[in-house]
Parts: sequence; C-alpha cells; structure tokens
Amino acid sequence: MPPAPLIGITGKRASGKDLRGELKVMGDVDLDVFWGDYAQGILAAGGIPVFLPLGADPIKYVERIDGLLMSGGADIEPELYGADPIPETFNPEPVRDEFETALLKSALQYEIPIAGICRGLQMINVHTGGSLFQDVPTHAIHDKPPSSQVHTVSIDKDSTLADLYGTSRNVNSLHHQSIDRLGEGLRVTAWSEDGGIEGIEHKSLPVIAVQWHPEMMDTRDSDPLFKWLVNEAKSNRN
Ligand SMILES: [Mn+2]
Repeated sequence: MPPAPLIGITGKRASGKDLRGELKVMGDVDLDVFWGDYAQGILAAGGIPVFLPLGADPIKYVERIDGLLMSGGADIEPELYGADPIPETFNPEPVRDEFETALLKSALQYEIPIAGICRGLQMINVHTGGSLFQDVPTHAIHDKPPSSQVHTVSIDKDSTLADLYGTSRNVNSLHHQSIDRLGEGLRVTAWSEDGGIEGIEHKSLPVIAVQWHPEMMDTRDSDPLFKWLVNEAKSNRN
C-alpha cells in the first residue's frame, strides 16, 4: 500500500515573548505557530500533516506535498487587494502574506489539491484577484467556545461542497472579514443567512475553501473537508 499522503499546513511567525513561560532571553527569537486542530483533522482523515515553516522557497514544499491546507489566522494586508486598511483591520503579517502568496501560486500551478479555512479562503480569493470586506462584526463570535454552531450556511446543491456536507449546515463563525469581490476562476458555493460568502470552489482545479472552522467543531474527526483533501491528495499524487 502506498504511504498516506502528505498534507502541508500553513502557520504563522511569532516570537519567543509570545510564548508564556519562555525564557526572557528568547523573547526576540522566531517562534513558528501552528494550531494543532488542523493536524488532528488531517490525521483523522488518514493523511500525514506536515507544517510548512516560513523561509523556504514554497515551490520546494509544493514539489513534495500531496495536498495543501491553507489555515486560518490574521487579516491579509489590504494593499494586496487594492484597499487601504480601515481601523478595524488587524495588523498585517507581511512575511506570512508573501510566503502564502508564493505558496498558492506554486500549488495552483502544480494543481495539487488545496483546502482553505477562514484566512485560507480569503488568501485564495485575494490571490486570484478578489477583494474582502474588512470588517463583518456579526460573524466574529468570540465570546463562545470556538466549536459553537452559531449560524447556518446554505450550500449550492450542484457543488462539491454539497456532495460533502449536504445543502445546509450549522457552523461556527470566528471571522471578522469575508469575501467582497470574487476572485477569477472561483465560484461561490455556500452562503450564510445574510448573504455573506461562506464557501468557494475553483471552477476547474481541486480547490475548496470555507469561511468557518471545521477543525474546531466537535465533528472534526469525521469532517468531510479533511477527508476530501486527503482523498484528492491520494489520487493526485505523483
Ligand atoms: Mn460566518
């Protein structure tokens, strides 16, 4: 049997002072942060999660991984979609933006399967020429456990997303930005009750992204998006 597929997962750059209990002298040393739930979701789906530290040429990762999971995180620099930041936009992380832009470019070029979650969905949209609403406070539910199902999404019945989840699903919501103008080559396949975009797919490539966080829901270990990514990665590997 061939080995399980390798799924690359993106993370963020922080520093030693962000880690409680770390030696003070390490305060300015780089610290790479990867939320563990993404890896748990990939493991449960039968894949091997590998974290992708910043700094390498992203194409070298893309040549080795079988699938890519673009994870959640900070807001994207608005300049990347031609906008000025509004006060509500968090401080950007330019090093991560730059790395993920190059990573996505290579991954799309190599046509490896890609799943995007939250910021990951937004990166895919911005990378393909789309733009974002910079503050959608009604979707930033930060006063409940992150697994809380706080709104419903309707899913286009003629979509891969509907094959995975059906045409309706209750989801969590931790994002404060969302898609405004849609990127090229993408289609919207899920919406919240207020019409906000909650899911997208690429029209011709194996790319699916959602605005909610399946990795933080109680259904994580049976979540269809992680299964989709691992299965696509299996069938698309070299
Ligand atoms: Mn939402």
